[in-house]
Amino acid sequence: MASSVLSAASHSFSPSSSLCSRQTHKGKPKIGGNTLRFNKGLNSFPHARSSGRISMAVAVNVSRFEGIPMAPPDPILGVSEAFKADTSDVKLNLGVGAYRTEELQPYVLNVVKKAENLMLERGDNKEYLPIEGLAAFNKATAELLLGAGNPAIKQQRVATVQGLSGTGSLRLGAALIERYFAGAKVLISAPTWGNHKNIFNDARVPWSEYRYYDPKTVGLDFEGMIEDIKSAPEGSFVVLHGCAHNPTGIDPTPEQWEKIADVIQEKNHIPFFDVAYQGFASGSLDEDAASVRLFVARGMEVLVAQSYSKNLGLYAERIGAINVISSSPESAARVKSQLKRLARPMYSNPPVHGARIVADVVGNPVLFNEWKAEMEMMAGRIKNVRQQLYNSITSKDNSGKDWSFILKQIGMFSFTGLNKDQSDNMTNKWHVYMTKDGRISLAGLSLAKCEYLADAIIDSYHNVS
Ligand code: PGU
Repeated sequence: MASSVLSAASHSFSPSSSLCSRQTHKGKPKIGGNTLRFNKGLNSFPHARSSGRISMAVAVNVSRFEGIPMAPPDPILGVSEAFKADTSDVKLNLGVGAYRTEELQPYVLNVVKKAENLMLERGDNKEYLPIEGLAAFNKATAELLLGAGNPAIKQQRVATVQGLSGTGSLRLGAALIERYFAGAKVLISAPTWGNHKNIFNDARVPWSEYRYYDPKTVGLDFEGMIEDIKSAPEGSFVVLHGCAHNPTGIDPTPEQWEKIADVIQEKNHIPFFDVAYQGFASGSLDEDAASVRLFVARGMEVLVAQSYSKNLGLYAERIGAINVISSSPESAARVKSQLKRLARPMYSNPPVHGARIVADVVGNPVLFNEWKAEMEMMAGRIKNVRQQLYNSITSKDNSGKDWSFILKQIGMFSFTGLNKDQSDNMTNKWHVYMTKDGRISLAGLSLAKCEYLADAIIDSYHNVS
């Protein structure tokens, strides 16, 4: 009986099942449609009605997924969905951190198009990649991160595995922590990119926050950060944004990075860098990797997740890497073998297209130089709108409020300090879509829209409490 009831329930999801009447299929009752129809069907199964399992079967027929609540929209990607639904002409999407041209159109880099043409000319195949990804990509990405001549690479102390962009690479790192560092805690900055919490939650890795942003100074709470890293249990993992901290746009100075490295070293913590914006913050790949290189140069063991979503505009290609810099080549090899073991049942092996693009661009001196120029152009456009937004706000607002934080922040974002109600006003009244933590993506802003945005910010800041 049990098998009949369960079979009935599962058949109700079949789009091809007859909705009106009970049928038999290979001797089992097949019942589809809504509860009413199901109950009708049950009348033909009096023995089933009296069974203790029936109440389950009825509930099941409403939907086996009845107990699954509606998930809230994603705080970042959900903003783009809301933006699409808005029919206003003046709407502006400053939610997701994705580069737009001055005309507010998505941008495919010229070097990416060239690399794709090369692929077609070569007639590259679509065979599976190895679990660890494309060898040429893994080499290129580690060299880009650490510098080609880095001793850690020469000594084969770097385990690199291609990941599903920054997110997937962080997730692999989290899985490694969960499996081999039982009970270890991860420290993340307050605030941080919202998905960090989801990633560690889903990997079942406990996390807590360290102080980072000081709303009073709209700057870094350096003392708080150091204190919290110091007081964490020895051997914790400390998530650090390699450059262009998301969402604040506030990075430690080189001197502060040294002190952060001191305390992490003292406490035997392991730094876990998230490098999602290399080259995008300053316009220089080397400058933006200086934080990671400083830790590696000290001989520390470091985890680094990389993403090519922003700096090569490969958002949808899902290309990135997890690198584990270890103190010996033997342990690096073991770590790599385990990263592959973790990847295999999750997604088997990574996609090839983005990996080939990165490998071709980085591996070809002409394309590499062109990429650097395009990256500088993108970073430069964001710097220009940052300056223009500041100019517009300061020329319109006579309240005496200090808006200089806009110019001090770096990278794609500006952390405006607007609270949730003020951010709601930006969206509801001004059709400016942004995250509720007050972050705006300057990469989605044009010079022409700066005045409008300045009006929206000034109104929201002064007229909404
Ligand atoms: N790490 C940080 C700090 C990020 O800001 C992002 C992207 C990622 C990792 C992951 O990017 P991948 O595309 O997986 O490589 N943050 C953007 C993009 C939207 C999102 O939340 O995924 C953002 O707007 O914050």
